[in-house]
Amino acid sequence: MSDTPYIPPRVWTWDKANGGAFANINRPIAGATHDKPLPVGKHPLQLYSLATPNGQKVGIMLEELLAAGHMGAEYDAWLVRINEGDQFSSGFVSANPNSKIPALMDHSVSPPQRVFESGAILLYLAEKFGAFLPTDPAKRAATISWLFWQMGSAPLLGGGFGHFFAYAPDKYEYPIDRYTMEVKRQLDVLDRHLAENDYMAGDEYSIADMAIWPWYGGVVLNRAYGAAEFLDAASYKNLMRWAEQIDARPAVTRGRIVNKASGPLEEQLHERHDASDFELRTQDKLEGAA
Ligand SMILES: N[C@@H](CCC(=O)N[C@@H](CS)C(=O)NCC(=O)O)C(=O)O
Repeated sequence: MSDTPYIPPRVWTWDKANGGAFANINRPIAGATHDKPLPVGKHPLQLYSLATPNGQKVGIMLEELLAAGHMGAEYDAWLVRINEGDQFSSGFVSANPNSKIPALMDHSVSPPQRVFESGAILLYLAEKFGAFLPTDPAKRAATISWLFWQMGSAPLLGGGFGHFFAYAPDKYEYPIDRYTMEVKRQLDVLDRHLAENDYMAGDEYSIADMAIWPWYGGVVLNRAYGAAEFLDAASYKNLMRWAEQIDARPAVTRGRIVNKASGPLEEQLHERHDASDFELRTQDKLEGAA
């Protein structure tokens, strides 16, 4: 990294990796890099994902649906290793032309329906099963508002703050200051709202909580970027109360480890094909048996 300020050329060209944690997969073009079909399991819903915050949203929703008795939500979850470029296979690109996890294929309809963008997947499943999206118009509007708030806000947390605080090859004060300011503002937005509401949409747990918790719960519970102290997360008391309350839900405990390929082995469930996999097929069990 150079200490001198960057003077942009008239036209940018891609002639080198830009460094940082994702340097080997970043590229300025879309489309597939290799031919490989997606695997398809036995269940109606096929999830292609990784347990990043965006991926966790869908694992949590599917586990909540099953816990609520919606057996049509049975699913196979396949691991997409984004650091190895799995999102650029021809099969994945046909499920999501944007090459980002999570992607869902619904094989219970003909032809199978693809759904991409985590917020769209949550809405699709909520409408399909009539669950976790209130029917009362005011509560429904609140749910959708907070769902879209998350989709618009989290890129500043992940792509802005998280990138420059945790992933960039060097630490620079300007971007860290800029995004810390914005993230603390967002944490305060949530904290003030949760001072007066049990959940994001009021008194009902909904897809808005499932979208926001993996990102903002992850930060205040110190599971993302190691930044809880830096952001003084403990001072957001209402947000912390809500984060811990959601963390204690059994479906959340299961859903957040679906397609998890890092961290403690007992929290890594690379693929999920059956409810018993949470007991029998986490990496501690698989590697212990090998
Ligand atoms: N807005 C998208 C964002 C998805 C996203 O950024 N996914 C990341 C992981 S969290 C990814 O697949 N990155 C791979 C890449 O950038 O090549 C959503 O919510 O689904």
